[in-house]
Formats: sequence, C-alpha cells, structure tokens
Amino acid sequence: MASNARAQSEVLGVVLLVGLVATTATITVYIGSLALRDVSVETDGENAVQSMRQADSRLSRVAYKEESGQVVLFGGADESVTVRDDSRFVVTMNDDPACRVNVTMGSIVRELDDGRTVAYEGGGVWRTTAEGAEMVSPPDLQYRDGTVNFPMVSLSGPLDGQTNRLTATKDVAASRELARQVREELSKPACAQPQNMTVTVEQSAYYRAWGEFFEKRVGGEMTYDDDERTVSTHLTGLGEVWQSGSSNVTIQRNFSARVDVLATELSGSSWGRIYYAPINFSVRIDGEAVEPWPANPDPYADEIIAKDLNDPDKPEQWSYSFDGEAGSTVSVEATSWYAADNEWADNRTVERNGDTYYQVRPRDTDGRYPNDGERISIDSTTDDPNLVVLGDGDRVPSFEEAAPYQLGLEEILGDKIDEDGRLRLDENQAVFLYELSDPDATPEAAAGSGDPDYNDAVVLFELERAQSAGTDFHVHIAANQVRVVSG
Ligand SMILES: [Ca+2]
Ligand SMILES: [Ca+2]
Repeated sequence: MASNARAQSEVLGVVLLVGLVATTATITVYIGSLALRDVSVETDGENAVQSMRQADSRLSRVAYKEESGQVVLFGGADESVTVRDDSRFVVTMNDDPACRVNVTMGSIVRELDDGRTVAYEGGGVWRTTAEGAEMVSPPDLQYRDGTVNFPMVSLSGPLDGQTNRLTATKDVAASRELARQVREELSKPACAQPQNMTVTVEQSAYYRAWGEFFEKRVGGEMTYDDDERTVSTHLTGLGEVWQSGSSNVTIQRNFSARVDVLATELSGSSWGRIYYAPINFSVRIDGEAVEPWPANPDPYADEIIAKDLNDPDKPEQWSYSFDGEAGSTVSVEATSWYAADNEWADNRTVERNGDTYYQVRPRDTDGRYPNDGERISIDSTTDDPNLVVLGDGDRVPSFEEAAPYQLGLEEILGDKIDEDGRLRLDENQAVFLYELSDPDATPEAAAGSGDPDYNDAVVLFELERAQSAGTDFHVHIAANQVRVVSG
C-alpha cells in the first residue's frame, strides 16, 4: 500500500463542488420601459427633437392611416433638413444570402449648430452625441418568440441639399410591391424552418443606438462594424445561448442538451505512482439532480467510488443527453473528494512524456474507511473563480497542468482549437474548465506549474433546439413606402 501522505498536490486535500448553471429567463419585453433620455441639453437640440417627433407622428399617419395626399413634415423657416437614403434594415435567415430581406429605411436629418444631428429613421428618432448616438424615441420593432414585427416607414429617394419644407405622400403601389417582395423572399424553400436569424441595421449614423435598442428589445449577440456603420444581432432557436466567460445561459425554448465530460485530471504522484482523487458529476435540471455516470455503478461499492469518473480503470469520456422544457434551469456540477485516507488499488501503467507510471485509484472500502468529505463548495448560480467558461472564438488560456503526466488543455480540446489558439465550437456549445483542488484558485494563477490548473474536469455543454419545439422564426415587415419631397 502506498503512503497516502506522499501523494502530492492535487490529491492531498482534494475536493470541490462546482456548479455550472444555465439560467433560464423568460422573454422580457421592454415595451414602454425604454427610458427616454433627458433631451434638455440645449434649446437648439430641444427644438430639433420636438419637430422630429412631430414629423415622426405625421409620417406614421401617412404610412398607416391610408391617408392619401400630402402631409407637411417641416415648414418652419429654421427647420432645414436633409433626406438620405443610405440606411437599411436587413433580416437574414439561416445565414443564407438567398434568404434576405433588405429594406431601405432612409433618414430625415437635422443638423445642429455644433455639428451633431437629430434624425428620424425607421420609425424612431435618434441623435448623435459626443460618445456616438442615442435613441430619443424607439421604432415600432417588436421581437417575441422568434417573430420580428416591424411596421416601418421606408423613405424613398434622397434629396439634394437642405430644405426648409418637406412634404410626405404614401406610395401605395411601392408599398404593396415591397410587401410582395418580402413575402416572396422568405417563402422560398431554402428559407423554410430557419434555425437562426440575423437582424441588421446598415449604413446608419445611429447604428450604435440601434445596437442598444436591439440589446434591450431583441437580444442575441451584437456585432458592430464601425466602418460600415452597421450593427447586427444574431438569434438562434435557443435565444441568447452563451455569453462568453459567463456560466449563465438563457434557454427560451424546449431544448435538448448534451453534456460530455471530456477529461478528468485530478491526481498526485509518489514513487512512480499516480494517485487519482474521486470526482463525481451530476446534472441538475430545475434543481433535480441526475447522476448519469456510470450508467450502471457497482451497487455494492461506496457511492463516491461507484460514481467516480476520475478512475483510470474507467473510460475517459462520458456523455449524457436529455431534453428539457423552455424555462428550465440546467447546471452541471462536479464534486471532488478528499482522498488522504483512501485505500488505494494499483491499476494499469501509463506512459507519459517518456516516463512510465502506475495509475492508482481509490479502492472501494465497503465502508471500512470513512470518506474524507468535500473540500470546496461553489454556488453554481454565481460566477466562481474555480470555473472558466469558454465559447466559440475564445482564446484557450495557457494554463499549465499541475503535473507533467496530466493531459493539458491543448491535448484535451485537441482539434477544437484552431491555429490561432482559439476555440472553435458551434454557437450553442461551451466548454467548462473546473479547478477542483485549489480553494483559492484564480485563472491568473494558473499560468505557471502546479495548482490551480483548471484541467481537473473539462466538460463540453451543448444545447439544441428540440425538434418538436414550436415556433420557427418569422418576419413581418410592414414597410410602407413614403415619398418625401421638398416644398
Ligand atoms: Ca487542480
Ligand atoms: Ca489537474
């Protein structure tokens, strides 16, 4: 029997409980809760905002009330505006350019003395600020359960130069044609049952403010392009799934999940032997613990030993798939145990970096030895420094394994790492790195040798939208084309 006291590092005083949580949030609709900024900056700006709001409501009347005839938008001597036609609202299904709706929004812009602007665009009123742009009043865009509803005004044609008087007329024929195009575009077979949707505002001076609006009312992953003055948000069937570096997950729909334990590397060595401390896992679905591994644990063994995955006699990788309903909370919990008083059993030998080791696992003691208890307990609903979450595109940290015979992250993650050292995952996947032996771990401290090393357990978590689950993405854009003319 080996001397336990000599087993080094990760085995002496091992434990840990790491929770990983996928929190579910129901969709929050922010209608009416978007705070209107205090716009009392200066009179010039205030007046411009007021007249732009008036133009907004007049344009809505023209666009939706089927009023024929002209409506005067601006008429005051000091109300000079320009009309631009560059900004567009674009929706793409399935990342497929063939499934794309592209509608010109256009903008009516009032330039202030200090060079800033106030504008009507896409049914909202916007202004530039020293920092970028902000929303004055929101457009009518709604997003709920995969459906974008966007009754909007599409301004046709730019006007050369400034004008003091602007009138608007609905172009009924053009509006019908636009509606037909939108329907036709999205009813193509390639666009049916879309798995994802990208909502974009292009070529807008107010794209930063549109992005903030999307964050509140649409969600998803924002991408900004400053050169193209563009913001996009990417929505998957699961809603916003992973936020890089966070253990929080939003699950909006019925889902299937899969948990893969890719590796466990919690061990210490003494006299050519590697001692493996027990690690147990559970998956919690709405607080209900499932212990899926091993599928048929030895009924006569101690529970901790029976469910120990850090056992060189057992397979390296473990997988568990399950279904859940929208609104579920899911967490993956890893627990390591003190192993100092274990009785140990020799197993096979392993060759690592040119050296041969005996791999030694805790022996089932039939209760003759007390288990040594847990050492670290982590509240799975909070971000814990003993857990690192990586998503697609994240750089794989250069953590060094605690001992040379352990597998490092590069070996464990293998072909999931690209040549730039970044993780390549699907958007609905994340990798969890657990530090299960150092109670005071920080990722910063993992760069050198020894603990912490964050390879004690490595888990791949994946969410899929359930096949049977409800709604596909839908887009309803009622884009009324309004012709604005000078005079
Ligand atoms: Ca460790
Ligand atoms: Ca380790």
